[in-house]
Amino acid sequence: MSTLPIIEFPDPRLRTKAEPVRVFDAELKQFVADMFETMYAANGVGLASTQVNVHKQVLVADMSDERNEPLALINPQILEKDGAQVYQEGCLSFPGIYADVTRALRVKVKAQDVDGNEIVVDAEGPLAVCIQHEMDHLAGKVFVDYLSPLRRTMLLKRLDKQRKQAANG
Ligand code: GNR
Ligand code: NI
Repeated sequence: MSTLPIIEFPDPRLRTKAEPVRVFDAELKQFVADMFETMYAANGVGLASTQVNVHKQVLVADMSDERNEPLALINPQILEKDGAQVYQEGCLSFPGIYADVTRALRVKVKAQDVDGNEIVVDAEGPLAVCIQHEMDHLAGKVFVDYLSPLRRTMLLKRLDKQRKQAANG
């Protein structure tokens, strides 16, 4: 197992659209294990393969406080969504930046597990937010894309400022 480097905005590779997974082999299982290790090490609740510069439709999530409810979704597709919720989102590719985003309250997602078996997940609330956030990454989309131009500019300036401060110790 190993942790993988997470790419950060404005890396253009975050805009890559992920390809479907066709082969469910030992290499895929190793990659999914590395995604979990990377997500847990970074204290994230989710991670999309896009963020580790692998452009396959793979996402992992764990919304539990105990960090013991791993969920891996391969080739996820939204079957149904309804309602709306506002949730303050963060992203490992935008360290230290948080913003309210409006998304569906509930999603029904069809996906495959690491063995290629079809699974259907009915998610609501924070898990639904996380799945939508990760599926966006797989489509080359990031959470600041939902903000008004003014708010986005403000947050990206803040990201820049934080990085400069970090660089100057
Ligand atoms: O760790 C994460 N926290 C989070 C909080 C609110 C909404 C979405 C997320 S996902 C994020 C990890 C990440 O960047 N996944 O792509
Ligand atoms: Ni993210």
